[in-house]
Amino acid sequence: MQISDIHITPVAAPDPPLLNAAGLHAPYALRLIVEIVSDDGLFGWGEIPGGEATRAALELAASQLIGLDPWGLHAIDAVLEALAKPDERGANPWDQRTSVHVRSAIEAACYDLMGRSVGRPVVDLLGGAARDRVPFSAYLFYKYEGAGGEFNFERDEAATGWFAARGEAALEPEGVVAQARAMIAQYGFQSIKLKGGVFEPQAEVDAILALREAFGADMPLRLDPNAIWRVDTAIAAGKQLEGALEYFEDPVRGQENMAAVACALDIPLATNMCTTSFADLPGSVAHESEAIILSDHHFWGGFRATLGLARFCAAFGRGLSMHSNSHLGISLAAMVHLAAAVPNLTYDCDSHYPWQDGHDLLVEPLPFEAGAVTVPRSPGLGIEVDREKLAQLHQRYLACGLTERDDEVEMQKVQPGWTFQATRW
Ligand code: GKR
Ligand code: MG
Repeated sequence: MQISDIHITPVAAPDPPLLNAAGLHAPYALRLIVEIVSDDGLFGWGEIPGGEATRAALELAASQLIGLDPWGLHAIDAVLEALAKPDERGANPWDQRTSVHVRSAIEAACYDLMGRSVGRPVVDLLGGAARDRVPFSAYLFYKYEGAGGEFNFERDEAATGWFAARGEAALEPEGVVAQARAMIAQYGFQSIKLKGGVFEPQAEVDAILALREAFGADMPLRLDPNAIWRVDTAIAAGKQLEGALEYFEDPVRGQENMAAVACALDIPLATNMCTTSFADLPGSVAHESEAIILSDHHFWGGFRATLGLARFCAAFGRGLSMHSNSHLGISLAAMVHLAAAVPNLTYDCDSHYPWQDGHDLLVEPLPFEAGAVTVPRSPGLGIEVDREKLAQLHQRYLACGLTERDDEVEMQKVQPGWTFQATRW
């Protein structure tokens, strides 16, 4: 079997104005959809965060892979390695390295293709299912007024459920609790994460304490200020949250600061910001910077790399969970197959998917039941892409004018003069 063609389609998915430490989500989340076609007429899909820099790197990589065997992943790795330029994660909550994105997109599409060619689900090619259902947590966000994309303000006025929790109302702990109740009523999640780093730390601590009061001690809770707090702020906040948090995600920036907070608190720390690559693992061991690593195949360079990370976590006593950015159904399917194949996945995974509010490019989106997604057993990723919807999302990309994610610029549109600060409180 040979790779005969690779199609790369940038798409823009409607995204609500979610707040985070770096600013505000734009009305559209940018994604890149990759389809690898083989000489025997089969195809496989991959999805990664979008942006023109990543698209250029992906186009270059694709041009070098034609004629290779999609089963020959080491040979493909060698080509991608030779093309990779040095790049950095950056200070934003999300990872900006194009090289890991490219590897992940190509590898996921090859696995989908391989699975389709032998009639087996991707999870089987990754060693088999350690679980049949992958549990996710409710992912709460403080939210600006408005809904995503062309649905903007007018739709938001009629919004119900978690979409309605916004602005000043959401700043109150009751607004956060209302958002959690609405999201859980629809999806059945059995754990809750609050994206923090947006308001004064005490407001976010109070929101967690209100969630604890509302849902009781059996509901696991997480808070993620995306590394925007100082060490003293994180320790003072954490002292109030001991006994209430399942884990405290990236309260501060950098492995040494994380280690200082970890030493002072009786709460496990988790990260998708300070230990995010294999090059970071020696530092993680030296500093004991976190107890839990949040994997992400888009950022660790694919499924096999994440399985390697899982072995590190098992050997060095780290817990393992899964991070998410705004994404569509191809990424969700990939996350589900991978999470099912990781024996030591010790926590419910993150997913932004509910915030896409049904806007997807699949014929049949994967359903959540009791907060979990059942691992598809049909060949490959077990999904069918609706090519018409893909074309529509591509048209939105062409029309929306966004080319890179920039939450600071979006925030400045509603709060002129606002600037991102790597450490704010
Ligand atoms: O999408 O606003 C967001 C999140 O803040 C995202 O960018 C982060 O990467 O969800 C992420 C996290 O857990 O840090
Ligand atoms: Mg995080």
